[in-house]
Amino acid sequence: MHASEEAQTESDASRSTDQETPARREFLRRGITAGGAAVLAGLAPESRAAAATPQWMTRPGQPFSNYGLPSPHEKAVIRLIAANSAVSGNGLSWTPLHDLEGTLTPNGLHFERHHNGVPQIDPAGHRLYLHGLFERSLSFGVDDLLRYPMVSQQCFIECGGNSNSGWNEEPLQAPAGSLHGLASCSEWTGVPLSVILEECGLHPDAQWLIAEGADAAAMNVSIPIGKARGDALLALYQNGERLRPENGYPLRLVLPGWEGVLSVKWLRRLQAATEPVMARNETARYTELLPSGKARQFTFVIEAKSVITRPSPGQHLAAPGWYPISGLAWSGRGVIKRVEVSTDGGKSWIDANLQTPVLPRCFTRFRLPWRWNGESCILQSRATDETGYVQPTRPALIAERGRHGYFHYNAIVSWEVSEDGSLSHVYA
Ligand SMILES: Nc1nc2c(c(=O)[nH]1)N[C@H]1C(S)=C(S)[C@@H](COP(=O)(O)O)O[C@H]1N2
Ligand SMILES: [Mo]
Repeated sequence: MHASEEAQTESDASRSTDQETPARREFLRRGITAGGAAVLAGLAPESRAAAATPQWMTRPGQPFSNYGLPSPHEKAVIRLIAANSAVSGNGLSWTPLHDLEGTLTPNGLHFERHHNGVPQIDPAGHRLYLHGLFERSLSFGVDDLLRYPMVSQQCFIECGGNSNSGWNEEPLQAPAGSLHGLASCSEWTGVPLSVILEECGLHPDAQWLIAEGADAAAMNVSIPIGKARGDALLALYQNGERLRPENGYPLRLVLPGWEGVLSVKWLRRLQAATEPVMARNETARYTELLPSGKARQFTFVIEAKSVITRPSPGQHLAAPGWYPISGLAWSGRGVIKRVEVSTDGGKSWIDANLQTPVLPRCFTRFRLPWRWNGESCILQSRATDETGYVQPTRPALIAERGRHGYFHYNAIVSWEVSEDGSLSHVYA
């Protein structure tokens, strides 16, 4: 303890111990309560309640903590995990979108997608290597990168496989977060990748940058050089603190608005090349066979999407009356311009309020007050982005993409409210 803190504590103590023993304090407390009862009897119930002392006001609270944790009363707000038992460390965990409000995802609840677990990296032993079509092959330690000028960028990261149960024949019954929570939104801070590419002298023939992580999967992908020289970020910080191990500590790529697989975590290697590497995650995965028989490949940008997070399945409307409708919309193409809400299964739509500031490639919170009349009804939301793209209905998405899809599902989501106030996932 510092001297000044000690002095502070001592004077506090002498002030209160002068005459106040615990017994005397107890006497005073009881005395006040007994004497106060007569006065309180004449008061309205709310005033009476306001004058009563809640238990946590009767003794000092908990001490300081070095790193804060959520209230124990919020212990149900967690990432739900789906691990692949066949491949060690392969799987995912969802952000519980249905339990959160606003637009930023707390770091401990950022969704996770790992192909081979979370490497435990000592930053002192980690380097980023740049090689291939550069004038100079260079490597950078984490401490080196921390000395470069930094920028901050808020954006969502969404896995291209998010919401993929929407392709199922029958609607999956699960909380909104477990259906659509492979998406999270953070403020990322780090060094613009363009600065480092310039430092190495990128060759004009370089068309692709092949990025590889330092996990046991050595996961790699190919990034078009335009995006790499554009807003790609070498992120070191996430919502103000250093990255969490599960989100790429000590260094990850962040490619705003593009599907999550490109935001390579635990970034170790960037190779400049004329061709993509044709990695597993850009051939066998994150591609889809279209009705024409051709496959869609390198579809990087996340199209506009939205989901109502409150009320949503697993939640319950106690009785007819007013309820806030609240949800999230996002688009990899820029700003969300409009979110409409329907409470009659898409027959009529009303514009929701958008929480400001509305930022490009970020979660955008929409809200609408709604009065439930106690009848069964279907709630939907529909996002429009700055390009004029409107989130499609499920039949429209299936007509365009066919039934072989697994990735990039962004159709309108429908929640049915039953007369008993329960909610379920339906296709409308
Ligand atoms: N090195 C490495 N980078 C990776 C992955 C991985 O398994 N290894 N998963 C990718 C996928 S598929 C996604 S969707 C995002 C998930 O980022 P997050 O776990 O921080 O949410 O990281 C990407 N980067
Ligand atoms: Mo992903």
